[in-house]
Order: sequence, then structure tokens, then C-alpha cells
Amino acid sequence: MKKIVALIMGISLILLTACGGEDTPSNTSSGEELKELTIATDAAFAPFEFMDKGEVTGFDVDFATAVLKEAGYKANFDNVGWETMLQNIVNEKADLGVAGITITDERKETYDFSKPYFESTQLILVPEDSQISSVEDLKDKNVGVQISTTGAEAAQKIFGKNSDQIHQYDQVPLAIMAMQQNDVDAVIVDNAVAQEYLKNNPDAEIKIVKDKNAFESEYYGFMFPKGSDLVDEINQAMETVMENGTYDEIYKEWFGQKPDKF
Ligand code: LYS
Repeated sequence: MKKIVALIMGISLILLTACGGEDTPSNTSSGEELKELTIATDAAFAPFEFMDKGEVTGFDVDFATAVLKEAGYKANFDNVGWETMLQNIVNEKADLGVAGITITDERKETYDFSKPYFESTQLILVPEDSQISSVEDLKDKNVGVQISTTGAEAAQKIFGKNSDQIHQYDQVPLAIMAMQQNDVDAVIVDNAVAQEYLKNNPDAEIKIVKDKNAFESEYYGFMFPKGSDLVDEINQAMETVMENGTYDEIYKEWFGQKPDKF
């Protein structure tokens, strides 16, 4: 009799363990390490991603970490720089890219994107004493942009694709520095990044020129290798994080107010 009881208990235990295992995805079961995803980024784009005491930090970092956690993954940010990021996603050296990346039709030919999570637009930074007050005024000027960005595309629309009036830099801060050294007359850059730069550098003697008619709305998304299995599950998790108040909290932390949209 005892043997039978022991046998039944043993079988129940095996069944219980097996069922438990089925219910919980392997990357979220408690006590186990979460599976890590490599997120390539360009940490010179405050407030979205920048280096602080040797760590990649910013709105994107907090948001992507929350989304990945919701999906049962751990985020490992790899600050490889903008162009290497674009390559690493194609070569699948990174699972995804998060770097204030605008979703564009052209990029969709090479990459998959998550849902949009942030609305942006381009604007113009100029020295405080500049006479430039619209895109029209840029026509005979030199502008700085970050290479391979939507800011660079906007400049190409103004000046023509191979115009030598467009000066391309690896990072946004380098373009701004070039303007401060009078190498270029203006910088075209994403609005929130320009605003953050002015906030952090109140003595930089730079001002913002907005030209609403010239620049369209853009939307940031996470960028994946084409065909990545992760897109659906990350999108689901993103939806949850955007609806359950976590997005609003992170937004408020970095932008000091609630988001109007999203
Ligand atoms: N949002 C722009 C783009 O996707 C600029 C991103 C630059 C990031 N460092 O092209």
C-alpha cells in the first residue's frame, strides 16, 4: 500500500512539474535568469539615450527596458553608434535597435519596426545672432546633420541629394559643435533632442527655428532585423506598457509632463 501511495505521489509530482513548466514561458519562470536581448543604440542623443557615469541612460532606455521586461526579457544596451547600429541589425548582431529611430517607408524595405511610440519632427538650430528664420533662409547656407538620419534626408530635400552644402557628422553633438565653430550655419535635428541640448547648455548661444510647413511629423519605433520573431511579442508588450500607465510615468520623468499623444 505504502508503495502505491508513494508511486501516486511521485507521478503527481512529475505531472505538476510538467504542467508548471508548460504554463510559464521558459524566459519568465521565476528563479531563472531572463533571456537577454541585445539592443544596439547610439548613446549621443539625449534625452533618448546618452552616457551617464559609464551607463547608457535616457527615455528610450527606460521605455525599452520596461517593454522587454513585460515581454519576459532583459535588455542589454550596446552603444555601438548610429551607423554600426544600422548594420548590426541587418547582420543580426543585435536583436533590435532603439535609438529615437524614425519609422520610414524606405527603412521598412530593410528592417521591421514595432508600433510607433513617440512623435517627433525636425527643426533647425542656429547661433543666437543668426538671421535664419525659416527653411527658405537656408538655401545659400551650409547645414550640419547626423549621417543617415531623417534630418539628413530633410537636408537633401532642401539642397539636393549630393549637395556640398550638407555636412554630415557621425553624431548630433559633433554637428552642433561644428556650428559653434562656424563650420556650418545651422543644424537640422530631431526637435526633442534640440530642446534638450538647449536646456542642458543654456550658455551655448544657440536658438531654435521651427518651420512647421517644412518638416513633417515622424514616429519613432524599435527596429528589428527583417522577419524577426520578436516583433509580435514586443508589440504586445509595448501596447501593455503604453496603456497601463508605465509609459506616462517614464515620459513624465524625462519630459516633465504627461504626453499629449500616445
Ligand atoms: N530620428 C532620426 C532618424 O531616425 C534621428 C535618429 C538619430 C539617432 N542618433 O533618422
